[in-house]
Amino acid sequence: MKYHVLPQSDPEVFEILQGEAVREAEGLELIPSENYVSEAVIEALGTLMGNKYAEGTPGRRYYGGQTYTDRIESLAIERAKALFRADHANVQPLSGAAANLCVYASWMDPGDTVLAMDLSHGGHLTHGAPVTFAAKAFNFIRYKMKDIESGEIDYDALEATALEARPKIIIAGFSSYPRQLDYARIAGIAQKVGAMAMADMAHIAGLIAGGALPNPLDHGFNVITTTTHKTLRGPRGAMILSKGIAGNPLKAPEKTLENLPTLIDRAVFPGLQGGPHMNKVMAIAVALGEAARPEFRQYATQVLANAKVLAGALMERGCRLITNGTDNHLMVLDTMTSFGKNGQEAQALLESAGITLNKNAIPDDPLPPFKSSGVRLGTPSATTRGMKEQEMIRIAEWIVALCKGEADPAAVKEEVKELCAKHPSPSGVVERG
Ligand code: DSN
Repeated sequence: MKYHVLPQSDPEVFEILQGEAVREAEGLELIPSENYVSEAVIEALGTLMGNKYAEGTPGRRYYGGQTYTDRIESLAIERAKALFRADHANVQPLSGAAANLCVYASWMDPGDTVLAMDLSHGGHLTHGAPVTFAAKAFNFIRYKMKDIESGEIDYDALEATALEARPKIIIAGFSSYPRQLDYARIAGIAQKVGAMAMADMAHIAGLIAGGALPNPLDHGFNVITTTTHKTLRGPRGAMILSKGIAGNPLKAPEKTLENLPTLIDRAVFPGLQGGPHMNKVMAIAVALGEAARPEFRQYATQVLANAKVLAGALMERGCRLITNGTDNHLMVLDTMTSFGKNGQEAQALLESAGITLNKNAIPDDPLPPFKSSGVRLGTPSATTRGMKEQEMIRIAEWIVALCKGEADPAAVKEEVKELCAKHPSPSGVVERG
């Protein structure tokens, strides 16, 4: 992409942008929550739509001048509903954390109970980790895997806990769980105890949109939250999708499942947020348009195929993966058991060779999160660059050789750069115009 004004008007900022562009172009991105957006998404994000305040929803705004904000938000909403077979979509949450908080606020009162996956078993910070504000406002209780070797969730224990604690929300969703969840079973339990079933599908939204993984809304879930920038390959943002039709957000409705769309709209604005970022909403619309194309379905399928091969190649080379593999786009490698290195050490070593991933807790990790006993890695970004099975095997070879101390990071960095040059990122290059 050519930049015509920024290089002259603020060379210091432009130099930082160029540095990040080179880092992204020459390095291998394996953090499973990241991706490369298209130049169309970048163009939409960098527009004057961000000048406009647009509190409210299309057709019901507080300020004037909403002809085009209404059009773009309605387009994003319609595309989101079609892609995820939802009746209602709110595309205004500023991030995944905000989206989750909005759902909690829409449905619960302070002190109410939520049942969610344990963080070290794959859950997410925003599902009530003690360090979050949500954990101060609500009472989070946990479910875990029954068997770490297979990754199966202990659904009987989940049901027993739900029957005893009567949570208001049961959350299915994760940021480091490599297996599939039984959505129908969880939705059934939620129904039995009168809870709302909420899926946080931030990590796998693109894989659901691309038809490679099941959609919780097709299996009895009431609400889905998702970020828009992971496998969905959009700008950093979030959405809340649900069944049911929204009513007038100016009137507080009763807390029933039928009223969820209205409750959610009210929780987003004025409950927890102010004006939505309309340039971001525009970029979400573009990304959703891209995700509806046939090539995105191929992408989603290839992400999973690549992850299977990468996991298999790591295990063949002696690595311990949590749950012994993956059904989705990510895997958690126990670096402590595999190489005697904690996650922090492995992350730093691999980064010195141009391979970026993140340290991650393993189930019931004895080490603190800033060290942790493992790393998390995945295939969304590499697949976006067009890498396939043979590149996954090469990546596994590099990771194992580096972690065993059998390869020189500087030499691998050059090889990584060479491979990346053959698979350019769709985000393009940053050039002076
Ligand atoms: N930070 C994201 C991740 O890496 O999974 C989730 O919010």
